[in-house]
Amino acid sequence: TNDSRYDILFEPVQIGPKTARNRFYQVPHCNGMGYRDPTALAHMRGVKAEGGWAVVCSEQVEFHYSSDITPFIELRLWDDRDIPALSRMVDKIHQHGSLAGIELAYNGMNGPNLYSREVPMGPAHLPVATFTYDPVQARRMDLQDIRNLRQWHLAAVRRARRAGFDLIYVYAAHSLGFLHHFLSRRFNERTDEYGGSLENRIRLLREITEETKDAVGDVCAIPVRISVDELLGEGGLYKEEVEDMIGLIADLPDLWDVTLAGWENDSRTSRFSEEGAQEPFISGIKRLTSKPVVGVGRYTSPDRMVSLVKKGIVDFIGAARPSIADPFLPNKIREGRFDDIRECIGCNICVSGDFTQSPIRCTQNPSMGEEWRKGWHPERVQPKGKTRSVLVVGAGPAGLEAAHVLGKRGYDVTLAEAGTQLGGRVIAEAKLPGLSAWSRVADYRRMQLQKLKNVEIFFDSRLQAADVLEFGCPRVVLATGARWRTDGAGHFHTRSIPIAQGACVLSPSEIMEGRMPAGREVVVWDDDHYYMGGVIAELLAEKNYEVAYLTPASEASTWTRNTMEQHFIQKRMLEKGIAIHSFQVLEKIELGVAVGACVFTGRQTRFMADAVVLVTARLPNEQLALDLLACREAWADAGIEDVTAIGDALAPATIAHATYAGQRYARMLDEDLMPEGGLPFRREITELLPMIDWKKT
Ligand code: FMN
Repeated sequence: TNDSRYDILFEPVQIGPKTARNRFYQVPHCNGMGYRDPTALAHMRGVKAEGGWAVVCSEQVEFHYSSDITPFIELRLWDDRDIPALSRMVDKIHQHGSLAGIELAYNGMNGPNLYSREVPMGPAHLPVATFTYDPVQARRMDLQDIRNLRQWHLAAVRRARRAGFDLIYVYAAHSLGFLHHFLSRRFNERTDEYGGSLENRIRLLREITEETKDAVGDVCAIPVRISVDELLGEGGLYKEEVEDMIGLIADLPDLWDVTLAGWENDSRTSRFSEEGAQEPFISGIKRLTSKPVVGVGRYTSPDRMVSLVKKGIVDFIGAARPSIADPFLPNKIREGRFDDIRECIGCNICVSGDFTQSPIRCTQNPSMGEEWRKGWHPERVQPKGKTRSVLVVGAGPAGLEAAHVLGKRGYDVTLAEAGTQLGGRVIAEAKLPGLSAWSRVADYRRMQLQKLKNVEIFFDSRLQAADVLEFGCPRVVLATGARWRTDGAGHFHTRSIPIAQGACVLSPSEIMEGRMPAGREVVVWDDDHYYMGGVIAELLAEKNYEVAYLTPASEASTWTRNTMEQHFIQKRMLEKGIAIHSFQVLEKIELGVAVGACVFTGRQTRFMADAVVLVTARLPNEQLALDLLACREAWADAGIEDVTAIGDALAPATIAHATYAGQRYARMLDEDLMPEGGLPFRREITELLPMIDWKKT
């Protein structure tokens, strides 16, 4: 390394018959691409290997058709025909000298089998425990079922080996799969040799690990992933119990990969947990085993990583989200390029890809999921094209990213910001409760821009159309952001609502600018459904307002189910004394009163309200765009070829949309927009089976 303090992170570590070249370990993570987009997925993993992760794992891979987790899109290893898609991923990982891991998964009573329509099974007769309350029950496995399942696992292990994997996981974590269900008394009340005592509940894990090792242990490493705690007290798996279990088979696997359960506790957002929050749970595992241990905790700080290894807590730094935000994290640490690290902001937009069955996305790393689809690389951009220079108006996430990538391509860029700092909405939002990590979106880009001599930044620069014409840059990018509406229009009311004159009505934009509601009683009307409504309610409660939160949905911030935060948000709101009124529509605002109505019956409720905060939708700051459009005939003389609005200035959305929009503009300038088949991206086409007599089938 360029800085010997971090040498320890680059020591090779033995995992069974394999050697990892350093301590950076990309733990399994899904990506919404899976069996539908195997080539895109292969390239994404390949870029991680290129970026220095010594171990790069797959997501959970369904190993038998009798347990699918439709609608989630993961990889499959149901029969030999799935091997080529997996080999493609392995090849990409091997190309860069990393080890490829696969996590074989059988969701059992966690999946309703919507695709295969087989009856799900698990240790007990119980409803399937998915996130969706499917009206389907799993049946209790008998001893023959258990024997069958072991055979299926073994067949998948052999296939995984043929696909070329170096590490083949036995997956017993997260309350998602059958092995966890057997371990936990929450699901396992069996009275046979697979239930009851610790020895019995761990029996299946032991058998499967032994069989896997016997089959391929001479050439593949066999990690076990297990959850140390479900955070349910003694009602679920808890640390002391799991430590006893680990003790019973301490040296059987080649590596222990330890996490929290459920998944929402393991992958908590920055709003609800700090970097390293799992450390107390991982601590002490290493003393139970002679085998290496990997632990996770949204680790982006190199010093923190060194201390974890030095303190003997882990052998490997496990990471999912930090490797998504920066696939080149290990190489950057090795090269001492700390300013270049794109730190995960912990927003879990990556997780939303999985929950919405769409290719993974990342706020910090817009190239995530686009490595093959668009040919984007997180560290490399193509040199500039013919355009001479670009004016970017607005230094929020879209403008910053556009200026940054255009600058890296070699364009002369002028970045004009109306305010006095870089970051736009992320700077304002980072001041809201729990969102401080979001300023990392601005931090990374500020550092990068400082290194680019061809990017000039102007602050306090409120450009008018005449200024833009005078400036005479051939390309103009308008990234002027958006403001929250104050008229009540949003998802539910698509038109403005009646608001009495003199009523105190505020928007999140105004609150972020420091305006506070008059009086004490405030109604927050959330028709946006992402984080903002809940955060504003929380802020007001902290400032001792009495807050009533109205939503037409069944729960607060309902879209945050996709970032696995909904439960935590509602809990926090309730604990802060916020009154949550579900299925309530704000109909009109009178003086001192917000009139709500039940979504179903229309029955009205009057809420005392000294002020109402409308969290509904935003409007683009488009005045400059409109003014420029109005003088389009003057562009040519001024030397302007094109004016493009991007990000919130075009159509308000998430911060991830904004950084993506900035990168997309910058990547595509002077490029052919439609490289393949008239689409601006590649896609995997399912080949029709070559059945001669298909008409008869
Ligand atoms: N863990 C698994 O064992 N299997 C998975 O398929 C899986 N999918 C995940 C998908 C996403 C998008 C993320 C963010 C995490 C996933 N996880 C999965 C959990 C991670 O492996 C990891 O334990 C967790 O995110 C905490 O690590 P981090 O803080 O470095 O992200």
